[in-house]
Amino acid sequence: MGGLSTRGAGAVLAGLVLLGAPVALALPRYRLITAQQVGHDQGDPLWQLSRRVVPCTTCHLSPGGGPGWNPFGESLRAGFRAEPGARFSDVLYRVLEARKDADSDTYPDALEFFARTNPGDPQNRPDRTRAELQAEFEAAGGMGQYAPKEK
Ligand SMILES: [Ca+2]
Repeated sequence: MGGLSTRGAGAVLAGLVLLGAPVALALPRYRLITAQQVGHDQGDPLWQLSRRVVPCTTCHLSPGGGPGWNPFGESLRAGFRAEPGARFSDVLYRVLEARKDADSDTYPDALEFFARTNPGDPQNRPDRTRAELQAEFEAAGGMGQYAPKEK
């Protein structure tokens, strides 16, 4: 009896996982594209499961995403408004290429991605000087390393 209910619960759980997985993977599409485009998918085979790799708060106010964007998210939204129908990866590239500092913490958005800090949160900023970071960024390939990889 106990075994049966355990199996039943297991089947329900498996069903929920099967039903939920495509939704969970489909929703953060922009997150996945961003991680690959800025190289944050490197070095951790389980990066897609890590909430530290391009978290929703890179663009959204809420840790769960959804409506409500931080200054960097608003930059991307402005990019989409300027180029209706553009691919996300192209909009992201153009926003980063503009060398703007969405959250006004003195570090351009591209350098924040390079340092893996949040370009939309002024409280979260690189621990190196901007000049040091800029030199490392250029040595690593500059904006070329953030070219769209989306097919
Ligand atoms: Ca920041």
